[in-house]
Parts: sequence; structure tokens; C-alpha cells
Amino acid sequence: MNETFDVKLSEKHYLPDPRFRETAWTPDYTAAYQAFLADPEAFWDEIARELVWFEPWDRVREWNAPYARWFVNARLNITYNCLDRHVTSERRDKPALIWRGDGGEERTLTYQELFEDVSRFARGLVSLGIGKGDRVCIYMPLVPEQIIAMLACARIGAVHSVVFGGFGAGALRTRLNDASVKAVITADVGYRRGKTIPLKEIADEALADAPSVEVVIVLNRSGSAAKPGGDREVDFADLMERSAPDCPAASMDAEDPLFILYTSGSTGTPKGIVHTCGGYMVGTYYTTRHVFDVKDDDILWCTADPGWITGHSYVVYGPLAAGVTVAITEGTPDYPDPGAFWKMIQDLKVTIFYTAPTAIRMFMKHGEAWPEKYDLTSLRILGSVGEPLNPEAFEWYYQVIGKSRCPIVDTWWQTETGMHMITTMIGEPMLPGFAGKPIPGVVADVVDREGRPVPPGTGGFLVIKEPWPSMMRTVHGNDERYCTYWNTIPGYYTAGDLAVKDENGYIMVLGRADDLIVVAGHNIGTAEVESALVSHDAVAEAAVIGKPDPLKGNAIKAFVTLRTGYTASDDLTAALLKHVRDQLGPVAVPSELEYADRLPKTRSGKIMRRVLKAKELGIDPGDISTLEE
Ligand code: 6R9
Repeated sequence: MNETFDVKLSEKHYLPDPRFRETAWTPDYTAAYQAFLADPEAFWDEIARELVWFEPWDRVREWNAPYARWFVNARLNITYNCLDRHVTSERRDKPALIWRGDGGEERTLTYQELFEDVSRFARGLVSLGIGKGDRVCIYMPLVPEQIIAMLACARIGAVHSVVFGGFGAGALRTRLNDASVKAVITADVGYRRGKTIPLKEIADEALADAPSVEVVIVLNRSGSAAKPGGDREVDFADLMERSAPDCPAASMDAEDPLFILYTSGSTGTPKGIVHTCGGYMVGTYYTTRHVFDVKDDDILWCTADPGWITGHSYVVYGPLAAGVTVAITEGTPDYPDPGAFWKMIQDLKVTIFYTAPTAIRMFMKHGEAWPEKYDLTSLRILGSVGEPLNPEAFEWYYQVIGKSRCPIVDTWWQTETGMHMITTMIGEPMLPGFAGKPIPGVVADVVDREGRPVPPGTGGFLVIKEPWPSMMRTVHGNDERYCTYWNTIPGYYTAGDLAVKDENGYIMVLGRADDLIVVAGHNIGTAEVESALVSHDAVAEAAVIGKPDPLKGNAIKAFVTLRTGYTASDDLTAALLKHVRDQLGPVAVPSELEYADRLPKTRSGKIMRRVLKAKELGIDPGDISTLEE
């Protein structure tokens, strides 16, 4: 099979105000990229020196493909850089976290307060016999204690495995056992859209069959009088109370594991991705600073839950290492109404807003009237992550939310990469539909199955050609699976995504390679057809799959949700199909189109095409533990 294919590219672009470039941490992308290429080790060395290390490195990088070691023999603690470094400076009384609950209540923790809470909790963990290398599962709602728990683990060298609080017992049990977790930190309840989620009950169900767990720490959120039951249960607040706020940051080898995090599982079974202390710290610190271009007075709101890699890197570690103020909420974007997020931006004066295309398309569906009720002038930079940001959604985000003032960074990366890899650096021209170019520090390309670069306009596999500091080190307990990332296209890291480059090297991500559809010998990326559908006024979201077809090999079937004010009809179907034909040509026109109220998604908001496909073909969908209810 010929794996490359042609893609229609548009040339529309936007230029940000030149002032962005003047003040950016990376004022000249091309110069910075060239400096990196000229001496990659010197490039990373210089960034790493902005942080505090207990012992310096002997070498910046050691590469025995597919195994890398970064900052060889250096010693550090990431929490020293996220906390201690700031409390000894004028950042001490600056808010580190501003949290809003589901019911609108608010809590602010300064860097000093966060430092003390983390130290207390870290001491508490030690008192329970938890130490370096022990795996600790954090199964909590989005409350400050979730972040305190993560940082406390990192402080003593315990390896955290955060499981999103929206997961059910089955998904939790698999993750507890896969990582042989010693301690679980949870809460009695979580709140979501005004409803109470019985988190502890769900955890108990998973714990009944998780023999490695010795300790369960429970945060009492509901204020219930119930005391922790059983001899392995400990109350979060009791533990904090009886521990002193002084816990030295453990000295970690740069290559010691920092955390395990399971992937979103949009195409296969979740994998326990392992990240290490040194490289991950440098990668997330650098990208927070240079991609979001954070300045000391910025308020960064990344809407992801810390249970996802986006939350790990850009709610917790990157922003705190950079010393900015982080906004977080347990609330959802459309509760109590679709203005909830815009109200939060207005109230907290958020300057950098980072969210996912699934949320942007939902906002589009509800219309412009909602954001227009709020003052969004504090916004400076907008970000997107998780799925291709289709041109239609880019335009809306740019115009309606950013008022054509704010650069958009559409950041392509993965749980496995730990940090942003491809985007349009602040100040560079932005092309709707294109994530952008590899950031300085990253060598990315689009190639065929043999690893040969494909010409502009031709789709192929997205690969990374050189190791980078925050790359995953292995898949927990399954090193073979780790190696497949590096030997599918020998010598390169294969991301599993399809992409296409334009003449200037801008990269457009077309979706997961597993979702590729071959129609009459033409390879079609799901994102292309979905973007064409979404560019029609009536369409809120679209997902396309391939269905076996005796003539064409595969035929395209589209699932479509409509924007408020539109109803399904045969006329609309005809109009939508014509719209795709006009945009992409006859080969990409779906042979079937079905209207749906919603699309199956992972709990992190990615469309699960394989679930649609399995349903359509009446086959087993495989692992669906990450599917939203
Ligand atoms: C950070 C995160 C990774 C997969 C990745 C790709 C998709 C992420 C994207 C994007 C197009 C972007 N993806 N960002 N596709 N444009 N800006 O989402 O990690 O949950 O591991 O998912 O998400 O398909 O391979 P993760």
C-alpha cells in the first residue's frame, strides 16, 4: 500500500501584532532553531542552567537508541524548582493556585502556602512508610489537594500515577494493578455539574481487587462525620495536622522516574508512560516559558484536569517551575450555563487560556452571545491541544474569543512526548489548520514508511528524528511496547499520527494513523473530511470512519452533530455532501451521513472513531475503559 497521499492546503494566514515578537522569550524563531541545530546539547544545557540542581550533569545527553539519558548523573528535585526556588524570592506571596469549585467557591494558595502544604503532606507520606520509588495513585477531583498530593510524592521521590477522577472502578483497578500501587490518595466525593460523585465508593470497588495497596488516604470534602474505616485508611486532614511543614526535597537522579501516566487510549489499550525527573522538568519549564511566553504577571488557565498529561505539564509542573499564577476549576464549561468559562476568565483576569478543540467546538455550537456577555480583554494568548484545531474552529477562537488580538498556539504533542513539540511560536505567522513547526529543541518531519521525507502537500507519518529531554523513557512493565515507537520507522520516533507539510515547513496534523481511511486507493485522513464538514455553518462536530466497500475498498461514513438552530433533513445532508465535494473533491465525499446527538469521546475529549466503527460493523470495540459515559 502506498502510504502517502495528497492533501489540499489553503494559504490563508494571520500575522500577530509585531509587539508580541519584540517581547517574546523566543523573539526570532528561525534564529533560535538554527542555534539549536548548530549545537543541540548546548541549547538544552543553557535552558537547564536556569533551574536549580543539587549536582550538575556530566553530559547533557547520552543516546543509545532507543534509550536516552538526559543530564547524566545530575541530581535535583522538581518541587525544589516549583516551590523552594520561589519562596526564597519575591514570588513568596504571589498566588500559585487560584481554584474555583463546581459551586463557585474560591480558594487561593500563595507559593508560600503551597510550599507548606506540600511539605506537610510529604512528611505525612513518609510517616506512613512511603518513600522513594513507591508508586502512589492519586484518584481525586480537581481540588488543590490533588496538586498538593502530586507535588508531595515528587518531593519524597515516590512515583505518582494520577488517574482522572471521572474514571470508573474498572479503569482504576487496571491502573492500580499495572503499577503495583502501594498507596492511594482519594476523596470521599467529587462535585460535577451540581451533582455529587461518590469517589470513595468507586475507589473501594477497585480496591477490593488491588492487593498491592497498603494505605488509603481520604480527603473529607463533604464534611461528613464518617471516620476513615479499616486499618489501612487515613484522613487527609489528620495527616496534614500531625505533620510539620518541613520536608526536605529528596535528591533525585535526573533519570529517576517522576511519574507514570496512562495514555488516553483513543486508538488502543492505555499504556503506562514513564517520565523521569530531570528531562521532564527542563522540557516543561522551557515550553511553558517559550511557547506560552509567560511573564511574571500572567495568569495561566489550562482547562485540562491534572489527570491528563496536559494537566501534569501545563497546570502543575511547567507553570509552577516558571513561577506563574495558575487558575484551575472543578467546574465544567457549560455549567451552570455556557458562559461559565468566560465568566472565570473575566473574574480572574486570565491572560493565557489553553483548552481543547472539543471545548471550542462546543462553545461555537452555543453561539457568540455567551462570550460576548463577558469582558475577555485580559486575554493575551490562546492555546489549543488534543486534536486537530480545524480552520473553522481556529477562526472562531481567533475572532470571537481573541478579538483578532491574541496569537493562537495550537500545540501538537502527546503523553509520550511530555512537552509541546510542534506549534507556531508567538510572533510567527499563523496558518489556520496547521499546528506549525517543530519548536527549537525538536526535530520533526513527515515521512513515508521507509523514513524518506515526503514533498509538501503529500501526507505521511509524523516522526521525531532526535531524542528530546522530556521524552518517555519506557512503557511501565512493557519495554517491548516502548521499542515499537522507535522501530516502526527505524531510527525515528513514530508518533502514530498522519500529517502533511506545506512549502514553508508548517505541519498540519491529519489524525491518528489507525484512523486512516483508504478509499479507492486514496489515503484519507479523518481530520480533513471532518474539517470540511465542520466548516459548514450547520455542523458543530463531525467524525468519519471507513466501512468496507466491495468497490472502493472502503467507503466513508460521517457522523455529524448540529449547531443550535439547525435540524437534520435530507436537504441538509445533500448540502453537506456537496460542501465536502467542493472543498476536497469527489473521493472524500462520505457515502453515508448520520446525524447524532453526541459523539463518543475519551474522557479527555478526543473522538473515539474506533467505537463508532465497531458499532457500525457490529464488532468488538476493544478496550473502552477510557470512553466518556
Ligand atoms: C497532549 C495530548 C496525543 C494525541 C496525538 C494527536 C492528538 C494532540 C494535537 C493533536 C492535532 C494538536 N493531538 N494535540 N492533534 N493537533 N494540536 O493530547 O496527549 O492524550 O497523549 O494524545 O492527541 O493524535 O497523537 P495525548
